[in-house]
Amino acid sequence: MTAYDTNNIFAKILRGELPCYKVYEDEHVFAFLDIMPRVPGHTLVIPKTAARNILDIRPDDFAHVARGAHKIAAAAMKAFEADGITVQQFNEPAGGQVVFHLHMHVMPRRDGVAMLP
Ligand code: D5M
Repeated sequence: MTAYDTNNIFAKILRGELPCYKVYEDEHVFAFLDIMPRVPGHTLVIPKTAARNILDIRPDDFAHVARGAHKIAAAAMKAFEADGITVQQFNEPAGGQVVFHLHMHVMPRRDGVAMLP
């Protein structure tokens, strides 16, 4: 597997070198709106630790990301009056990953409303 690249887009967002719409932050994780939302409220949750993906992160650090996604899911249900939530996470190009800093997608869903591809 390729090594973590400290100049990936999300590392730059974490360092404040690129703008984002911040949704949540704590000691371990950072969450912001996806720039290409598949649904309104599409949020990305990332660890503050440098990790390329699930194959490159300690279980305890991944647990922090899961905890963050859990918190954002509950908040997004309320904020977007959603009927459900889709949580997705991609790893390596073969697994659909495009940005190589681990992230979880949290997407509030409405009955009868399809996600954009
Ligand atoms: O997809 C990466 C996701 O990251 C995709 O939904 C677009 C999003 N993205 C890319 N650049 C940005 C910036 N600058 N801000 C916010 N969101 C961004 P994946 O296939 O999960 O790797």
